[in-house]
Amino acid sequence: MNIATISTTPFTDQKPGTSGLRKAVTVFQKPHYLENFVQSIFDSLEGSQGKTLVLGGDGRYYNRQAIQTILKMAAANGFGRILVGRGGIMSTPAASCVIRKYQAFGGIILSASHNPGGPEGDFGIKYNTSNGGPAPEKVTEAIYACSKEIEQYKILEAEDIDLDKLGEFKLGSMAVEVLDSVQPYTQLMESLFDFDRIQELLTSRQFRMCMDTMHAVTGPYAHSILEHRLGAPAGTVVNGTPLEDFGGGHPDPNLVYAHDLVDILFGEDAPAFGAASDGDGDRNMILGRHFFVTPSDSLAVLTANAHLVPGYSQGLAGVARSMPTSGAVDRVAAQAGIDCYETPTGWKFFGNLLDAGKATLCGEESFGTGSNHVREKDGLWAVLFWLNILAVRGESVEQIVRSHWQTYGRNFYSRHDYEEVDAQKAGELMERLRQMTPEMKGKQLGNYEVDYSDDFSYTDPVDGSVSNKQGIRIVFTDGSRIVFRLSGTGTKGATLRVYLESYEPDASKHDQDTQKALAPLIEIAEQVAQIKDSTGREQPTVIT
Ligand code: VG1
Ligand code: CO
Repeated sequence: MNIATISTTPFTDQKPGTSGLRKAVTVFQKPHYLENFVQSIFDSLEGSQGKTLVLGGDGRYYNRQAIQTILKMAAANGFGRILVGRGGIMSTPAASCVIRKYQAFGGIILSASHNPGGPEGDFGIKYNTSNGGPAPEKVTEAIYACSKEIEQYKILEAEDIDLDKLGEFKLGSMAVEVLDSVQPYTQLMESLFDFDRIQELLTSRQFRMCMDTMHAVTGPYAHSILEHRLGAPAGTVVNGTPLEDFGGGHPDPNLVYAHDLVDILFGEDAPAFGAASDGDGDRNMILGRHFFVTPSDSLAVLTANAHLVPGYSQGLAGVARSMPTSGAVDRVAAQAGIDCYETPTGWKFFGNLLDAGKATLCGEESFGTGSNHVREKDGLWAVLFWLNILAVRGESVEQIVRSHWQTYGRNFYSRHDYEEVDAQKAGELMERLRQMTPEMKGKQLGNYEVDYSDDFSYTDPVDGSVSNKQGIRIVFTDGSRIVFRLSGTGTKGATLRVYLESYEPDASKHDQDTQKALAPLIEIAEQVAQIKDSTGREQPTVIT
């Protein structure tokens, strides 16, 4: 067995963002770039000798090469066993499921999620800990610290493994098992949902659905579960074969990038239910016939209907949402008498709450929903949850959401993204807002009075760790809000996100168009932050 020790020098830009390290493929292809980061992960770990690591990715360009490199580095760094997805494929939620099921030490997931792929696209890598969840900040900071001091990395000199053949192989003294993660994932779903009732629904003549997996990683899982196991007609899953460049699209399930699905659901003779998932399978979009469910509402509806689903019928310990996510779920939690936690953006902040049994369901406005079944958000899980509710209630998606609003009121909600803007100017905009926050209280803006304004700071209720500067909030006395944040997942320039929310208890006003309902807040956001001036943009790039 020949282990090579290669000399290297640090890169200065290997600080993980909201969800791992994301860069253009061309950056990852620089000599030693990937290796430096992987060695930094290994260097930051304690007690990994002889342990099991899970490895897989969303199948994007560079996935296979990176997996071969990481396998050889893991062998050289003393891991005992690696569980790798067939073809190098494992969705983010499936990787979380496999880490937990096999009690692995941790996992490496290769994905840039919803960012485009291909030689000109993005690549990404993130480390998950033994609970199956994204590494918390103290771990990512340790990795970053190692990346700034790295001098060498270790790699086994060996032939590539055949990733397409299931079974056990040896790489030096390390065992490699190539497995099909669809199977353990399906078993987990079966333990949570009423598959018999969902099957009845999916095979009934009155019901039709369409799931767009956007040429990304969820395809094999959705084919297997929806079509093969649950009997939905062939063709229910579209764009179901993972492609290295996602067919040239943004694998981002929202109204803009999943427009093919939107056209189907808003067209004539539309199916009753539509869903889409993202590059690495952790996001979901839910549509009814001629109806869009905002992710914030989806979390609230799942919470209010969880008692109808076998895996959650015992009751929920609590719920959690990221700060910019609308407060719709808060109202459900309040009525149910359960705790509701507000965390910074990014799934890693839910990990402690889930591990401690404080929260059962979690969600983000960015099309992410999940539960304590794994430690990642889970796109297909959300689809099955909705199908289970539809099967039991026998109502349409629109009826279910409208009656939800009747009970709890409606939180009008939208996010405006200004993508790839000048990073310096975006930073200055945020700094200006930060300076303004102390004097905002009591100010009259349009018809609104500011209740408070701050830069969100979070103290983890389990381990006491503090995360500062998580987004500027301007909260008005009637509960309406504007939030400003810079994205931590983009790879070009900066992306400014403006989150807008207003609450409407009066059911006779629930029919308004969202952008119209939020127009006064949109105007205030411009007035306060001078967005057009700072970004040079008249309009947001993406409105969700
Ligand atoms: C975005 C979303 C955030 C999500 C993150 C990762 O982060 O806003 O809610 O957790 O992407 O999602 P940011 O920093 O760009 O706003 V995924 O599907 O990329 O793993
Ligand atoms: Co994702």
